Amino acid sequence: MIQPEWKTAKEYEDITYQKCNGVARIAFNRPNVRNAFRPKTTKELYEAFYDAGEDVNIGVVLLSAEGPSTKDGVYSFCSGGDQKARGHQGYVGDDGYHRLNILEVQRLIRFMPKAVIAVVPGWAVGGGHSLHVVCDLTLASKEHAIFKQTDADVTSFDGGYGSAYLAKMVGQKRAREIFFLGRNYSAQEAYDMGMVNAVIPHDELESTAYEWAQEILEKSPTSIRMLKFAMNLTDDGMVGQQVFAGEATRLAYMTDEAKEGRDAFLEKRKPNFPKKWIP
Ligand code: S0N
Repeated sequence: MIQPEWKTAKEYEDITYQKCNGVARIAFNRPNVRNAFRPKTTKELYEAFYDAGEDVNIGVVLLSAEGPSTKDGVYSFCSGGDQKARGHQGYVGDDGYHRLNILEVQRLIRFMPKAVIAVVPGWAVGGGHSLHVVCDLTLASKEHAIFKQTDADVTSFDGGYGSAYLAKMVGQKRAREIFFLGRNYSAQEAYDMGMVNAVIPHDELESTAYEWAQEILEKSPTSIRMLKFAMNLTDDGMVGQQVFAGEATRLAYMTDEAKEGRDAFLEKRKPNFPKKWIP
């Protein structure tokens, strides 16, 4: 078992944010409320994910959780939106405004050109369940992970990736069961349904996630980003096409044709593109 030497990337109140050897670890840090997120949490998550996305030395991001709860020793990944921060119009930030900014975090995870692994040590519930769905891979604690969808119990439902994309992952019948009945599912049951990649003994969960990340880091970065966006494309409509096409443009910029196009404009002349009509 590898024990990474995590270095704090930035201090936050609701999350921890660390980096080590090409891997960023972003972890919920409100274990006494089962790692529920409030607007402050989502703001911090957004900032950390953005930083990890921009950092050229980071190739894989782990979304994990601190714990267990000091009150009762229970492990959680995330229990979704903090119901105590919920006013009559939605989740309320310190400034009194209502926001749905967890969806911005979901989009960052989805459109980040790097693999994001959900590391689930305990409860993954409501919006916390949706976050694991939107991550590229999920590793779950054999002993403590429990997957559950309570959105329909509290009228705070994710009609995007959390449900519709989940249905693509586990099938329509299973997804409807998960949402309509709101039952608990073990790591093994979640694995059997196809929404978890591996069931890991609890004590090895974090080190295994780090090892998976190191394996991914050995691959070609361009291949990882193109494959992630290719697999996203069919479910993301025109935005999926935009993201994938953006990568195609990035690759095109590296050609002699692109250099000639730019130089011709700057030199105020007609471009003389290399005439290679590659089959
Ligand atoms: C996680 C559950 C199943 C754990 O049960 P357990 O182990 O029996 O613990 P509890 O005693 O219930 O909880 C321990 C302490 O933690 C507090 N707590 C737990 N979860 C939350 C929470 N989500 N918000 C606030 N506090 C929470 C408990 O209150 C308790 O505290 P004390 O010790 O002080 O009593 C169980 O806890 C549970 O079911 N939790 C609620 C899960 C839930 O319903 N979450 C919300 C679901 N909806 C969303 O997440 C939507 C998210 C969202 O933001 C969104 C997404 C897409 C589109 C829009 C939105 C949007 O913004 O609205």
